[in-house]
This record gives sequence, structure tokens and C-alpha cells, in this order.
Amino acid sequence: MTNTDQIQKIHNFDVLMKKHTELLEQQNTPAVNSNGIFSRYINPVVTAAHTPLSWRYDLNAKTNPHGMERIGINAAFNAGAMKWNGKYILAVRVEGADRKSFIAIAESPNGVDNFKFWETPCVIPETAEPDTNVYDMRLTAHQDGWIYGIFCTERKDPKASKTDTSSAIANAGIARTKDLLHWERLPDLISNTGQQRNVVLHPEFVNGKYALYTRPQDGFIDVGNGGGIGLGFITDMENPIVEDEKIIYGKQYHTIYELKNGLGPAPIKTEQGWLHLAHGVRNTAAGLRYTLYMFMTDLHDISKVTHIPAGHFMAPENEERVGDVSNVLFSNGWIADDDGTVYIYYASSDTRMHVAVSSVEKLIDYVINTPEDTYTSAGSVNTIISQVNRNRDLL
Ligand code: M1P
Repeated sequence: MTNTDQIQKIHNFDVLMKKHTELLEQQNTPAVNSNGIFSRYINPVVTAAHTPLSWRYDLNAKTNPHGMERIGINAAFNAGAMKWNGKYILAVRVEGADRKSFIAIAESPNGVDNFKFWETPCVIPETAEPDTNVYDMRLTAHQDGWIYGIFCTERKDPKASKTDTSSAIANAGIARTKDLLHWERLPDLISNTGQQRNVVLHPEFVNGKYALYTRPQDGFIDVGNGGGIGLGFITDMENPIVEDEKIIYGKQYHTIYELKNGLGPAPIKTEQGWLHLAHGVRNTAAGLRYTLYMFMTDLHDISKVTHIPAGHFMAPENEERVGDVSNVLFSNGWIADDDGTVYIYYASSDTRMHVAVSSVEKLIDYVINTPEDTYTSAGSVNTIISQVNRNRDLL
């Protein structure tokens, strides 16, 4: 008899496993109320409950006689995404009950359900200055042959006073891989600003350099004098100094990105230009509200924003509005499939992952033909009246 034969599984293992398998294998279907631009799917695609039982339970009845959960998982959200070996891959931000986030890969055969986590979370090597918390990885399959994972690395602010136990510094951590299993850590981003979050690598070289979308900010939460989506260039990813950083899409009064904004996933290349998905933040009496919006940049000059549909593309709805940080939609991953289908992976309220499905054709139409913001109520009324007038003969 081997050692393994003698080990008894916890008494509740079969029940736990049955429930877990049912959750993972639950089929997902599109919601009926599509706006013609995208269809949300009914079930969240990844939640804390999707994480493997072996991460959470000591399965040995001897050391866990009550069959208790030993390691709590709080949330699974803000996932990077890519198609890899025919599978739909999410690099999920998993947050433990201990408040630490880490990155873990979940894969699905069809992009809308059956997401299963790989056996263990990603081991991302550290730099000489250990990360306290890592999150929100953007995956970019770059022209240079590497897959880059750029994520936020957070550390305690060394300048914080003794009694200040919450001030932090955010920067972009950079790792690269060829197989999503083995990661090489590169130095953190070197930029001229106090803090960086929402940093995204453009998939192609621009004039022989790496192009990077940034989000410079003065404080950890407040962007201060910083803010806006920036574009900068890097000559050598092993010495990632940001050169010529310029804001290409700033925040603006009385918009959904009045307070701050940040790029979502790496842009999708189309014949008409680069499609971008971003988040915009505004303040309300109930706190910050995060919504998703889209824009397009010029195919040959990625610093030039060519189309800006007014308002949000997606905003939190129904259960999406509630979670650890309520009233938040955030996306850092989407997949454009070979047939033009686009899977938009978004998180709601810093708690769970969802998918909405559209197509490159529809997103181009949305970005090009949605009226732009006029920045006043009177302007919005005019925009509606123009459409009513054009519709009159059709009613
Ligand atoms: O809590 C909402 C989001 O807040 C931050 O985003 P931003 O830097 O744009 O404010 C991030 O911490 C993000 O992870 C989080 O979802």
C-alpha cells in the first residue's frame, strides 16, 4: 500500500467537488436585451468560487477533520486576455481574503463558459524591491515574439509618516513569457512621473521602438496634475525608460472620464484604425463611478485620436453595480477572433469577471458613427433633433 492510498479525503470532498464542477461547466447564454453593439452573457465567466478547491482546502481528512476552507479567496476580476493555442485565456487578478492579489491563468474552449484555472497561480519573479501587491495584468503578444504581461506593482510609500499605514506607490511591473508558465521579470517602468497605473504595451514596434500607453499620476488614487492616457516609447525593454511621454487622451470636464481615465487592453488593429477600450471615472454623491468607453486612433500615427463616441460604451447594470468597490466596470482584456468576433472581458465592482460579445465590424461602426460629445446639454439636444429629423420620413 502506498502513502497516497492511506490518505483519506475530507468528508465533504464529493459534495464540494460536485458543486464546483457544476459551476465550472455551467453553460452561458447571451442576454436577450442587446443594444445591437454587443451582447452581454448572463453568467459571470470567472468568480472567486471558480478557483480550484485545492487552492482553498487542505483536502486531507487527517489534517483538516472538519473539511474547512483554509485559504479564502475574495474576488476574481480585472483579467488580461489572449487567444493561445486555440484556447481563450484570461490572466485573472485573483484576490485572497488576505487582500493580496496575484495573477492566475484560466482557460476556456469557447470564450464564454467553462473557464478553468490552471493548477497553480502564476509565479511572477520579483525585482530587488519586492512587490507588496500585483494586479491588473495586460497581456500583449508583441511583434518581437514575446508575450508581455504588464501589471501594477504596489508598494508602501517609503515617504509615508510612521502613522500612515495606507499610502502606497503604484508603478508598472513588466514580465514576459513564451508559454504563460515561465515568466521573466524585467525592471519596473522608469518614467518621469510619481506613479503609473494602467500601463499597456502596443503590439507593434513604432519606428523601431516599443510603444507604451501610460497613465501618469501624482497620487495613488488621485491623479493630481497627472492623468489622461499617455503614449511613450521604450528603446530596450530590459532598461524600460519611457521617452517622449505625451498625453494623447486627457480627462475632460463633464464627461464620464472627468476625474481620470486609463487604457484597458492593448488595442485591436483594423483597416480603419486602432480600436481602443478604456475606463473613465467620474465622481458622484455615491462615490466614484467607473464606466467603459471606446475610441479609435490613426492606423499610421497611433498618437492621433480620430474618433471619440460620446459617453460610455458599457456601464454597470443590475448585479454588476454591487461588489467590493461598487459601481465599477473595468476591462483590461479582450480577444478579437479570426472570424472577427470580439470577446470583451470586463469585471464588475472589483468582484467578478463577465463577457460581452461583439465584432470588429460592429465596434468600428460604433466608434465611427456614434455622435461625439458636444459638452453641453443644448448640444446633446441638437444631436437628438438632427437624428429625429433624419428619421422623420422613416416613421
Ligand atoms: O477600484 C476600481 C479600480 O481602481 C483602480 O483603477 P484606476 O487606477 O483607474 O483608478 C485600480 O485599482 C483597478 O484595479 C480597480 O478596478
